[in-house]
Amino acid sequence: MKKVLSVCLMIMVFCMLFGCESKTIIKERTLIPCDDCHQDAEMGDDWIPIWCDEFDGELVDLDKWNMEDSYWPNGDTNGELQYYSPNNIFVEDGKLIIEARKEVMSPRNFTSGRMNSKDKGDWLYGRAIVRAKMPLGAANWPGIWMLPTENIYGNWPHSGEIDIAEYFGWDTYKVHGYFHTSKYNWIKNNHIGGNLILSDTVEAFHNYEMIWEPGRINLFVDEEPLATYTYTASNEQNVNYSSPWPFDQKFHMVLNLAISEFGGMTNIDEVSFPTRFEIDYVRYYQRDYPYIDVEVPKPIQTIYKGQSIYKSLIYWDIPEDDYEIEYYEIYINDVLHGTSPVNSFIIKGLFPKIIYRLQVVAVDFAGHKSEFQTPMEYSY
Ligand SMILES: [Ca+2]
Ligand SMILES: [Ca+2]
Repeated sequence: MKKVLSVCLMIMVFCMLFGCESKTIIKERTLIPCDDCHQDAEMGDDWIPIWCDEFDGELVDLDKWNMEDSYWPNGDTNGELQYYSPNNIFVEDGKLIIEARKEVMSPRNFTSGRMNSKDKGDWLYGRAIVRAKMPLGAANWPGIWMLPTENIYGNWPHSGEIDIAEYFGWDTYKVHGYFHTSKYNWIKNNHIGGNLILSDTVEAFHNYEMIWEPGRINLFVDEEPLATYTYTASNEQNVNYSSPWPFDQKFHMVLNLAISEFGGMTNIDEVSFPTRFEIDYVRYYQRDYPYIDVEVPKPIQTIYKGQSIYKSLIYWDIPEDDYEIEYYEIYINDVLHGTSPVNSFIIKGLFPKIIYRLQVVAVDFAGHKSEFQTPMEYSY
């Protein structure tokens, strides 16, 4: 006891002489909620609204949206029959209205609207919630979707497409969510997705939602799972990751209402025009990782060698962590060789039959790095 007291006394004297202020590290937020966004209290600290449109104004906000004036995409591809005109998009009672009309605008006999947020709302990862009511009418094909802002991996489908929700009016009440990539797309008829049948798709507003993380996208309708897509490295040993997973680049939002004979619809329901696709709001959230992420990723365990035409493809299991891994660093003989946004990598520039020392480090969005594991011997 006497010893403890004397140690305390020594510390006090030391602090009086040299100053020992107790320091509390206060983390500051790095993401600022946008001014006109509604913070959803139920989401807690995790998600910060960074871009939103509540459609509360008189007009469509052209700082956030580009209006299309065209009859692109080519009507022949999807059997689309509309001309997209800015006249068909407006704001009314706090909602965005995209209205399809039976009206000639050469060379089409129907008009409708399509708008996008390219270069005005572009994001890599995050969470979108779009509250919308689908239009009534068999030929209506509304979409809430995302396209790549830069086609880094090439034109469609190579740089990807995320269909948060689409609806074919002839297939009553069934809502679809799809993912298109170079390897999986509708041309190959192997696109990934799912659907849900709601009881009131055209009568009521629903929350169409996407949560997009590295290697995984989940879609929901009113929090019920609609579709999931996960990059699975062990299944993708024949291709560079971007072929099945181009979703490591910025994407923007597209809202449109097509009129189409697509999908078996052959008799345009002219009675249903004009018809309205209504959107109450578009909200985009991102995680404030430096604020919420406190754990360091666990070290990478086994590194697997791909059994593929790419003999130099390696992959590994995603390590445990509190939040997602942003990217991986690949080291060869202790030198940084490259990085990857997913848990696979194609090694280039090595000589055959030489043994190299291979290590992979996981880096999270807060910058925490996993410890180096014991190097794996690698040769090909
Ligand atoms: Ca609104
Ligand atoms: Ca972490």
